[in-house]
Amino acid sequence: MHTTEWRKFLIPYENAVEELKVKFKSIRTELRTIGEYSPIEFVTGRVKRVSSIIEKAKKLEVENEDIAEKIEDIAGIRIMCQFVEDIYTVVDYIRERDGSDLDIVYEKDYITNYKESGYRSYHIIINYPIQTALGPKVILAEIQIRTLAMNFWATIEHSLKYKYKQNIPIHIEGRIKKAADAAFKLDQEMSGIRHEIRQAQKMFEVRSKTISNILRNIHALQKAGRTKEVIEFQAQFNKVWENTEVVDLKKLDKEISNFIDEIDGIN
Ligand code: 0O2
Ligand code: 0O2
Repeated sequence: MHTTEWRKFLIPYENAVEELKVKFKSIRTELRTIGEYSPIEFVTGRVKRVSSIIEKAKKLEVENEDIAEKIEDIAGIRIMCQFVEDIYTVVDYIRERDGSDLDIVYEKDYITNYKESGYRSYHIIINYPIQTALGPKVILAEIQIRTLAMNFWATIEHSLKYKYKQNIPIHIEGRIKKAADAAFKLDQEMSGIRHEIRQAQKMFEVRSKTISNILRNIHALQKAGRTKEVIEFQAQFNKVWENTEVVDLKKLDKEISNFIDEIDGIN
């Protein structure tokens, strides 16, 4: 193919990368806007360089006319996550979209089955429909989903491979493999912290909901003219609200609620 032919050939891939980037970035924006945790940290995308496509076609013994069908990562999207667990949330999200705006061709779990090099990521190959000036077209695209640590490792290893043109010296290769294991250990450590952060966030939520409830009920009692009880409950609240333990707050909340039920029953 000549330069102009390549340019024409790559247009739908460029459009697909742009569209997919917008779609995954907007998930992150949407979740953050409503105050929810986003499993997507950031998204990048690229169209494979012509020289890399030619190299890969040669390596895989693919004829020119079969490139679109046989080379799956001409359009590539990369989704970075904070935690390994987030990868599977993103995978589920893509599976839910299977059959709507994209079709999953197959998946490769290089996290459970990491590569000989030490490479870890989750790959999903999709068929993606795209509108071109010459009508609709379906192209193949690869979505790579990985943690920040996996991305850090892969970025450096990729540049080393490029530098050494695949022939990385044995002693460096060994250290890269060690670094891959270290990156995975880092992910595991972070997963442990993630669980604790989630628990702390939940505790904080319970505490603030209980406090709102107590204050709302004390206010209701005040409106009902129960001054004696209001002073009593307020004093109890002042005593327990600073405690880090939520149990005393919950006890007081229940006591006030029961009292309100009681007087509601009498009235
Ligand atoms: P924001 O609001 O800065 O996050 P384009 O701008 O469309 O031409 P693209 O793909 O968006 O191209 O840009 P690129 O250079 O591929 O980077 C994609 C996004 O990932 C950029 O954000 C980068 O800031 C972000 N990014 C790159 N590396 C890191 C990183 O290590 N950590 C974090 N958190 N983000 C990173 P945006 O899209 O410009 O928007
Ligand atoms: P680019 O454009 O430089 O990103 P193979 O060629 O056999 O390794 P295959 O079977 O065609 O690969 O697809 P695979 O391995 O599922 O995915 C290929 C892409 O995954 C690569 O693109 C990389 O982006 C990434 N990848 C796979 N293995 C490794 C690895 O050991 N190290 C790093 N850093 N990345 C890897 P390309 O071809 O490098 O293209």
